[in-house]
Amino acid sequence: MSRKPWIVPDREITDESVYLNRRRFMKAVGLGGLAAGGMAALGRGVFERALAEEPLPALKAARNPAFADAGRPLTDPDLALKYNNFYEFTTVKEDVWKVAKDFALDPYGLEVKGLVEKPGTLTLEQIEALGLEERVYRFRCVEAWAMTVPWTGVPLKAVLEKVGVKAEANYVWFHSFLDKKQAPGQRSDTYTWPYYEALRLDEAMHPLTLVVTGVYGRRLPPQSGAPLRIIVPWKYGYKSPKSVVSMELMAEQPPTFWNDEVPAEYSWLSNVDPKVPHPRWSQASERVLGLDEERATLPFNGYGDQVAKLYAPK
Ligand SMILES: Nc1nc2c(c(=O)[nH]1)N[C@H]1C(S)=C(S)[C@@H](COP(=O)(O)O)O[C@H]1N2
Ligand SMILES: [Mo]
Repeated sequence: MSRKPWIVPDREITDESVYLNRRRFMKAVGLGGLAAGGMAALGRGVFERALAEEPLPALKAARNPAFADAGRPLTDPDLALKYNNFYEFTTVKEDVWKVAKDFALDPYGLEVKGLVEKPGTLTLEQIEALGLEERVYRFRCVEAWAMTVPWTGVPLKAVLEKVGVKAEANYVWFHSFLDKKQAPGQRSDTYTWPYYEALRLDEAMHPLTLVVTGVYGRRLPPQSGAPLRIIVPWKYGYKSPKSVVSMELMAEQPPTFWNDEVPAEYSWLSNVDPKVPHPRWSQASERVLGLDEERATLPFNGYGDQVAKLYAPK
């Protein structure tokens, strides 16, 4: 039977009743830590099925109990890891995982430069040593689809504190990899490669902003932005750059990829906002991968209690 990979009958997605019952049970007996472990195990079990051909190395990290419940069931990795935006490989979302299958950046290091006390290149090990944890976040693409995913990573704040941010720095500019041999999309000049994104320093230092090296309890697969990406859960997906190789601390606001391409459609800040429609579609609701019905889009993707203050009029 053939079907679109992102449309699956409800019974095949992450077993919500098991998940919810376990969570209720754990709440009742007050074992938040154990609940986190149990759900991580469930996520990993499903992941084995998604990438059974070539499982990636496990990436062990305790689930942060403050981010164990995103208010929605985890998206089945069969959906989350096979429906991607990664234009360096292909613009066909269902094919990214196939086209990117053999992609690797090896050796890998994250270059940190610009207005920092200690410029240089950090290894994955150095970054992960800053305190790897797992967090379940909602994720919202500007195209109005959404998923709920357990990321493994380190707060970007910890990385910035390690390198020491100079007082003049106001922004962080990220660059993704450039490798035409590995990335067919980069052989065309439709877009300006490599991909670049940016955050204000207060956004970068916000405790929700993560440097991510794993998903579903394993190292990031190529299609998810291996070996390291940024995740900013209150902004549209394109503000979460994949396969990032450098980070520059700057005084002036740097340009960003989609804002440069189509400024009328993609703002520089791009906070999730149900009230501001995209010129070509509404942002009031979203299609959650694996769920049948649309869900209301929440301001700041539901993280407003934590981030709205960043944007309050001064
Ligand atoms: N380097 C790079 N990063 C990128 C993109 C991209 O094309 N290239 N697409 C963005 C968009 S539009 C989204 S929605 C998310 C998708 O992440 P996912 O495939 O892991 O769901 O990655 C973002 N980061
Ligand atoms: Mo997106």
